[in-house]
Amino acid sequence: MTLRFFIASFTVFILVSDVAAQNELRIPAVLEGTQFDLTMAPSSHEFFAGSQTNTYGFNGSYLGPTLILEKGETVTMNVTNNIGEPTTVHWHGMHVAPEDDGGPHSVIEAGATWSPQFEVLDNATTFWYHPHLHEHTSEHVYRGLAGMIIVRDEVEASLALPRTYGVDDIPLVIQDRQFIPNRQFLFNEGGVGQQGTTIVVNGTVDPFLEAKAGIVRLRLLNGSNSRVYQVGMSDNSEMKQIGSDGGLLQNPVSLTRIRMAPGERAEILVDLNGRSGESLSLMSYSSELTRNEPGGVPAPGAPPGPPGNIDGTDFELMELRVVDADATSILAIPDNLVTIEPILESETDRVRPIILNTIGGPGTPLAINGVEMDLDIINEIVQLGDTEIWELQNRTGGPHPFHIHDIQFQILDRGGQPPAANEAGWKDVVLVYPNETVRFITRFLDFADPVTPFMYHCHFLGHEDGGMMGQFIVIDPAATAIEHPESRHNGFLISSYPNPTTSWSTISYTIPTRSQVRIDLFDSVGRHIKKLFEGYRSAGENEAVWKAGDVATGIYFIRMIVDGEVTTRSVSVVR
Ligand SMILES: [Cu+2]
Repeated sequence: MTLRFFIASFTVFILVSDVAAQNELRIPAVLEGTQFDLTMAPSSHEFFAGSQTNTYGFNGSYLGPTLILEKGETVTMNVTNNIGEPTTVHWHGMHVAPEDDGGPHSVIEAGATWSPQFEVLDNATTFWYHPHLHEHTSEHVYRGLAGMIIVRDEVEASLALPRTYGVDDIPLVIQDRQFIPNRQFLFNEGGVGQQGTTIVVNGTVDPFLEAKAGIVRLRLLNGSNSRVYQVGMSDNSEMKQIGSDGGLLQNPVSLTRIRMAPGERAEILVDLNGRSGESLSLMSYSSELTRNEPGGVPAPGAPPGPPGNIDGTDFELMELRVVDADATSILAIPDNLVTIEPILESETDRVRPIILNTIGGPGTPLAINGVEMDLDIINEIVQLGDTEIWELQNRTGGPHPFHIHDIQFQILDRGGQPPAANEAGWKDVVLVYPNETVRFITRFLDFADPVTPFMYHCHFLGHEDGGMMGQFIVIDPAATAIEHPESRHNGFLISSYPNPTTSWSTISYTIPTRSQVRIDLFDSVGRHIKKLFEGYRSAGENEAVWKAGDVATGIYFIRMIVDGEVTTRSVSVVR
């Protein structure tokens, strides 16, 4: 009886403390340098005083350290997976080779360590890292696997911006979580993705930040599985957005609202000069989200949601308690930031329609261009160096935040209109509304790989896991000759087309005299797959046709022997 009374009292205490207590915002630890050791493991995290919630974390109980990278450095990531099941870790927004990108093909088995190494090519901005295992991304992120990446460079360093991490340069990983009464996470796969009635920022429930009465820089990341936010200040004061997904904007953009879909980042400056002693709040004015955004005003007739549902309401993300400025405080906002050279439509090599739809009409699974994600299918093939326009057409009833790996893009137009000033910089996520077309332009530079694809997908993690994702490879048509241990180039012209090939493929070659010719196909590790031709051929141009539709997707080598002289070329097969 005493025990029961004690438990009852304790429960009441927790409920009261939810309303009254405020928790100092957690600032994730920092990792810097050129080697980054990250270990994913199950843990438990104290979201609510006295309660432990089962979680996953990187190097800790929930989320992960902030990685601070310098542009131009070559970094090694040692990512150890101790969660007891396979996963991957993707460097969201970064321009890295596909095998370093951490997409669904770069599986880290339970107990294994994955160590990609790459040069930081991106400009100063805010990226993030999170798992990307197909059909498990949503759950792994929800349990706590995510962290922020800050890239620094000389241009950003030369600007008089707040840049003291955790002091006036504040990471904010904004998420929502649904807790069941014993303070464990509720997680249901499916639909748009799990949403919650509790806002969690850097793993802190009901957070406050002590900010000095100068300029404070907030690095906003919507790290939620599916909730869209409408960020603003409680006094409706102007915020200055200085950065979007892929870098700084040309000039600070004044606004009172920033809509943020999952995966998007926005760096904002808040002017707290002269406001010492005041309290104000960073809010989400979700009552203003009326276009079917998850987390916005529910559609008429929608089910009510769980008790305490915050959809379509205005709620606090974080309280700012302003304290006196000191000698280190930045007190002014620069007028100019960086120069962004527009990619011109006249440079376009290809326009690629990307239709956000379903596999077979209303009630069928969401898809892109009518097909669901299949790890064995390459959906789009891009040529290295090309400038492309991707024409995103949403033909579903709800918006989708479209994200593409490898590149940053520039939005050309949204519904035929030029993008808002804060969407006119570099982006890697764009929210596309129903019946809307968003066109972006980009260049595919640096990384070609006919084997490992990059992803594009909806960043509502439920949709992504549900198959609203596709794969593209970047191929380099000018570099089909790959040195092979056995190869000796002897001047015979040999080409294979189309490359990549899907069904039938033609090899063409020129020989100076009538010769004995043998052509064989090997896989990427040198195993003999099949003989393509053997016999005598006449001088001049010859062709051999073979059926690529019989072999799996991947890179292969065609070896041609002409009177004992060996030539090898690569060919990529996409089925
Ligand atoms: Cu979606």
